[in-house]
Amino acid sequence: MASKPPKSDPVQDAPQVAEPKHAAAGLTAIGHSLRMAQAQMGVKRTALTLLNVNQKKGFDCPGCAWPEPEHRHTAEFCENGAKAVAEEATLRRVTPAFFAEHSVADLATRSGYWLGQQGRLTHPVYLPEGGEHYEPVTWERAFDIVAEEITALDSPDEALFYTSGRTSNEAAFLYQLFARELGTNNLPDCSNMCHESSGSALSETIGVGKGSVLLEDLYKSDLIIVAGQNPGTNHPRMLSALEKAKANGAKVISVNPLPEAGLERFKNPQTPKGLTTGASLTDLFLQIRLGGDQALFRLLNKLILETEGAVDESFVSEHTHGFEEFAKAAREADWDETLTATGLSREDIEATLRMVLASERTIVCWAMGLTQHKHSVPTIREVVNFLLLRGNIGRPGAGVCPVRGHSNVQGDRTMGIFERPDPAFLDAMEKEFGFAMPREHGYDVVRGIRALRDGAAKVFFAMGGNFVSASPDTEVTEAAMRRARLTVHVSTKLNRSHAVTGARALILPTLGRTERDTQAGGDQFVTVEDSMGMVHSSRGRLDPASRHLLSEPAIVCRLARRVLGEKSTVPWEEFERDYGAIRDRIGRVVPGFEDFNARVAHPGGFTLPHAPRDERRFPTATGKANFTAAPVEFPELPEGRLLLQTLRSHDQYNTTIYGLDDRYRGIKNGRRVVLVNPSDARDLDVLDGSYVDLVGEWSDGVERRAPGFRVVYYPTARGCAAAYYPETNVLVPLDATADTSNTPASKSVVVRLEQSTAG
Ligand SMILES: Nc1nc2c(c(=O)[nH]1)N[C@H]1C(S)=C(S)[C@@H](COP(=O)(O)OP(=O)(O)OC[C@H]3O[C@@H](n4cnc5c(=O)[nH]c(N)nc54)[C@H](O)[C@@H]3O)O[C@H]1N2
Ligand SMILES: Nc1nc2c(c(=O)[nH]1)N[C@H]1C(S)=C(S)[C@@H](COP(=O)(O)OP(=O)(O)OC[C@H]3O[C@@H](n4cnc5c(=O)[nH]c(N)nc54)[C@H](O)[C@@H]3O)O[C@H]1N2
Ligand SMILES: [Mo]
Repeated sequence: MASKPPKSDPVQDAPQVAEPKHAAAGLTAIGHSLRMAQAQMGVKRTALTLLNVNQKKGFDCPGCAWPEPEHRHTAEFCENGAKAVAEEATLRRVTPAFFAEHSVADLATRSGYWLGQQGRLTHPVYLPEGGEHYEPVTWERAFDIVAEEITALDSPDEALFYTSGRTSNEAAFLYQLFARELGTNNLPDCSNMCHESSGSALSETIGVGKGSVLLEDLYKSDLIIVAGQNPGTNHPRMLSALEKAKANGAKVISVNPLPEAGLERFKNPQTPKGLTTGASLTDLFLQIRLGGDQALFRLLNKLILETEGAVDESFVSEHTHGFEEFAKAAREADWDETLTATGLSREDIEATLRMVLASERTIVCWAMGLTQHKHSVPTIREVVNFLLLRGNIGRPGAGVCPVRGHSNVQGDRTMGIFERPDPAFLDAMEKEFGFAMPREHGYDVVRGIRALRDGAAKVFFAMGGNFVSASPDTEVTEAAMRRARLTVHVSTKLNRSHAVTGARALILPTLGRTERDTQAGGDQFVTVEDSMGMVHSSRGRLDPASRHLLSEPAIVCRLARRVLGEKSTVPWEEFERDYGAIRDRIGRVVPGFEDFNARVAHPGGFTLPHAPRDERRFPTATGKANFTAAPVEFPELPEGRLLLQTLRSHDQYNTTIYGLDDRYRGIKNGRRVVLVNPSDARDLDVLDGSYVDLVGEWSDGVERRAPGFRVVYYPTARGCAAAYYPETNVLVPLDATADTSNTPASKSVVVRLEQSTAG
């Protein structure tokens, strides 16, 4: 039997703290995930769904974008994948009766955890202007309402079309087609808050905004540097790949302000041996200060340059551009400055250098620890410099590996979900569909919030996600949303964005990955692209959560027909009927997808081409891989302050909170905790177990406060603190973003701790 959702809220946040764990996964993890899954789905459904995750004929795990290995285990999922599936396949339901009982004002007082625990949305619902409750609405009326508001706009650029990264390739392609036929490039997406810095840095330097390694490359590598990433929690299946790489002789360096359990030790739940032993994955742990990575890689580059024979001269002369200017800047790297920026010792860096020089094939993997700083783009460019120096791009076992988050975030971008589309993509779209595409750049997330705030955007439409909670500067974002004429969310589950609405609001419930998708043309499947450019199909088997749900592609098709009417030249009905017809068009528009339907029919799918990886061809402006030479930056920390990173606990998926524990970090039953180095805490005179307010300090002088956090003494790097997102998004200023990529700098927020008034 599945259990009922929690009745009371706010959920008691009473953190208990124990010693952090040194090992990740293993039997405990499986037991833990099964318990969570059974509470949501019951025993039988748990078995049925979990056996289908990531199997060749099953559905793609909505957990993360890590690729599936060629030889799959019967249970090719991890603890967090199981939680993500349980969250979607839950038997709990949010029906019209629920909305009759709970007003929008009531929902706005609830925690994200409570909202998510209520279950799957079953009916389209509408909040009329001045209304207090959502009420059931027909799909026809819902589309009429969107059409009314869009038609009333002075320009299509007053509408925003947000995407979260779970949307399939098919739905994403249709969605951008609709926005562009309407006449706007306003397609902000979660990538803007996530790996945008990686895309910006990589397109400029290697000519392709995606990673250059395949799973096989990890297995062939000599050295894997994992910087700014917590795979034990966020990409658990990556640990199996690291384990295999190590068995083949690879070394692993982890660069992180926190000692993360998965990287210390890992017990592979899929091998009997792993259950008991648990090997240490990390050979060298560099406990770096937040934002110190650019300085670290710059100094390593200087040291490589100074080592006889260490530079791959022939690669550099044949394939790269800008070496001289870069080398000049790198030679100026300063030891003292680097030690200050990184908090590392000379010995740490010398040990790293020895491992780097001993490696013929090096990979650097990274995630949010590198992308969410003001200087993230130059940081990632410095990583590219580092790899280029020794010819580590376009060689087996070597390369750049940005590890993506959402399971199809990379595919959505490939399908054209981008506010600054490539002109070549628009040309191909025009050729295929026969009408002019808008060319002016649209709004990204941060610019979109400003547009709503300033009244320049009036309609907000979201294909999935939880915009209000995921975005920075919660108060500013919420006020901006409330100014909209209409907010629309295509969602599977309830979240805070449904409670912070424009004058009118709609919730459009949709199918999840695990569910059968039947259209007039029969049962459909969709496709996704993982973090390594592998495209494959995903087919759900469960009965839909309610018979009133529409699939995402169907929603876009019906919406487009209603909004664009006779004017549209796109065969929306045909697309809704048969997703194969959508794939035919994708095949003609998007490079690498030729013959899409035939190739995706292959079990396991196919790999997209990647010029730098496949042929050492770099499609940049110079036609070569570009070295770059930006000044070294690192966050400044005023006296008596801490640098706060906002990160994920073990029991959450972004803004979806599965539970209140962060098991590997030893925290239970609460999320309002701030991890502080004991020496810093003593200097600041705060005691372990005491309660503080986190007060943000930013150049605009506005006071941003997150009240009532329990102090936890934790072995993080000096001067650095950590607390969970989204509770701390209130502290991230809207204007504090990364240069070039405009990604909110949510990993380096200057805060002071004040004795809590909230206690
Ligand atoms: N279970 C689960 N899985 C997920 C998600 C989830 O919420 N839950 N989210 C998905 C998504 S969308 C994403 S983008 C990924 C996120 O995956 P991660 O990037 O692993 O997520 P974060 O929790 O933000 O962790 C950031 C890590 O970087 C470190 N770090 C922070 N700042 C710095 C720095 O300046 N330098 C260095 N070297 N390290 C730093 C932190 O200590 C932490 O280990 O995970 C995806 N998978
Ligand atoms: N401070 C701070 N802020 C951050 C981050 C951080 O590290 N620190 N990380 C950033 C990152 S990396 C990301 S990716 C963003 C995440 O931003 P989002 O992607 O917007 O947020 P999620 O929490 O993943 O969205 C969860 C919601 O998606 C809906 N959903 C789930 N599955 C489906 C589906 O199949 N279809 C549809 N239509 N809806 C579905 C459910 O209603 C659920 O409530 O947050 C960013 N914000
Ligand atoms: Mo992400």
